[in-house]
Amino acid sequence: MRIIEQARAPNPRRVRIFLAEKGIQVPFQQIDLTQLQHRTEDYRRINPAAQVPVLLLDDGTAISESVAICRYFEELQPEPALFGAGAVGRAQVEMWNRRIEHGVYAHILGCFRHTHKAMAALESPQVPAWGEVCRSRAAEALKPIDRELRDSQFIAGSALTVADITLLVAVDFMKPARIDRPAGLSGLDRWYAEVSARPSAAA
Ligand SMILES: N[C@@H](CCC(=O)N[C@@H](CS)C(=O)NCC(=O)O)C(=O)O
Repeated sequence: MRIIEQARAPNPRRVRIFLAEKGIQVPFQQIDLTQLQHRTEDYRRINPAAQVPVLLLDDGTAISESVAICRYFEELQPEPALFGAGAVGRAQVEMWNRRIEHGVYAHILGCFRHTHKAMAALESPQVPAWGEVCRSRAAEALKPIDRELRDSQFIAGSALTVADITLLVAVDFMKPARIDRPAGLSGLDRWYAEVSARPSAAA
């Protein structure tokens, strides 16, 4: 088993943090996205979307999509339960993870991909005006997240879950995307300080 990734990229980091929280070690194989090593025919046979990360099992099965990879490891090792516990708990984790992926993270990635010169080769055409729309939507989207985190230790309740991991990676990726974190988000700031201090955040 191995995970194909690029260490600097945000989606592979979601999987690395997840594995660190579980205490699971998996070998990693690095590929270079700037050299378009993920757009070869061989790589597209593994992942037709031409993206990282991909989990390659020993029998040749390839699992792409960060959340699908995380779910695989949750099945192998259920504790700690990072996808929630019980019908309501699991649904709430799914709800928050999707809200964050589609409502926050996607805007941050959109801003980065459409405004950063390092993305010119991968995101063609780059549409800077769309990147600027994403920049303001990302900042706005953090406000309801902040409100939730004023009352809740983690985004989906009292335990860290995959939804917190998605949010941490999204918030950290605001830096390369050059999106300012709005001032006065005390719930988000408190949560960020706590989650960033966990050893897994360095993964
Ligand atoms: N939904 C996918 C997204 C994966 C993704 O977008 N990966 C980026 C790196 S963070 C990538 O491989 N980009 C390659 C490209 O844009 O050509 C997941 O969660 O794994």
